[in-house]
Amino acid sequence: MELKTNPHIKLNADDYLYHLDLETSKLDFKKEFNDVKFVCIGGSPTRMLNFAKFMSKQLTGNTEEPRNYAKGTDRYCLYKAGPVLIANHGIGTASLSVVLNELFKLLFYAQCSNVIFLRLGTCGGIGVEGGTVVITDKAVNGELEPIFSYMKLGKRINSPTYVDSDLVNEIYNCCKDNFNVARGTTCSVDCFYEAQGRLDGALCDYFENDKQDFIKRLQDKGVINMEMEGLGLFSYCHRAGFKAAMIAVTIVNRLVEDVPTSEIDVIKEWEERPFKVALQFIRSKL
Ligand code: R2B
Repeated sequence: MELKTNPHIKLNADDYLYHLDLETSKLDFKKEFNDVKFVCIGGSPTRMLNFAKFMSKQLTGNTEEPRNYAKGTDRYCLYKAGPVLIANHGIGTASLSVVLNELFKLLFYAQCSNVIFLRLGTCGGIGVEGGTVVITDKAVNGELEPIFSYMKLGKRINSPTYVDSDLVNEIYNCCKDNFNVARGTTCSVDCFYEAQGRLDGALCDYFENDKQDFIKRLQDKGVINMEMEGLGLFSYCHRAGFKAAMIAVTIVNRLVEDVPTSEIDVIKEWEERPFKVALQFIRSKL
């Protein structure tokens, strides 16, 4: 048997998932991961460790320190809580693409089926207050087009993005009464500063009115948040045949300011909101 999306990858191959430091010859992927039904990813390794602890406790009652399957490397972390696989993806689509390729292969070698990917992230809100949980129902690039652009064999590929509206509605409906959630368009770009129209990067040659024009164009297109991985998530998961959704909490309202709050306790509580939404959704599916 071969991987549907890559005929070079065979089920019984010896393979080394380099950035996760996992080898098919040293770990029985099927035994460890065959029951996985959800893959939850987020940027920071510490946040995803906290999510792994939270999910273990909630789903299995286990309060022990979760096993990091990727402990041989500091590129990414990888945990499992019941049927939920948990990893971090770093910042930006380049970093995300590496871990997604290796997670897709892991799921293939483990012979998993009907797996849903959830990105639990942070983002900047456009006209929504800090702490709002945004569920993406459309993803656009920095030119406000629903297209993910990537390089293959020296050529630029422009691939339309696809967001599963049934999945968005399912997630929204199961948490809308308990959380401050919103559905809307996400603008996904490769840079935290200039591409998001911030005035506080080290590099900036435009002015407040240019920023306001940009924000106005975002709002006219229905954009309610900005971040750096959504387009890649939807494109890669769609190509690999997985459903995916993005649940990201706003850590700043960009209509008011550029810099996220420095109050650690506030950020920590906000960051836990996507965890709770994900738990509620996952519970509703089990
Ligand atoms: C949101 O927050 C990170 C940048 O601070 C990035 O991963 C993103 O999309």
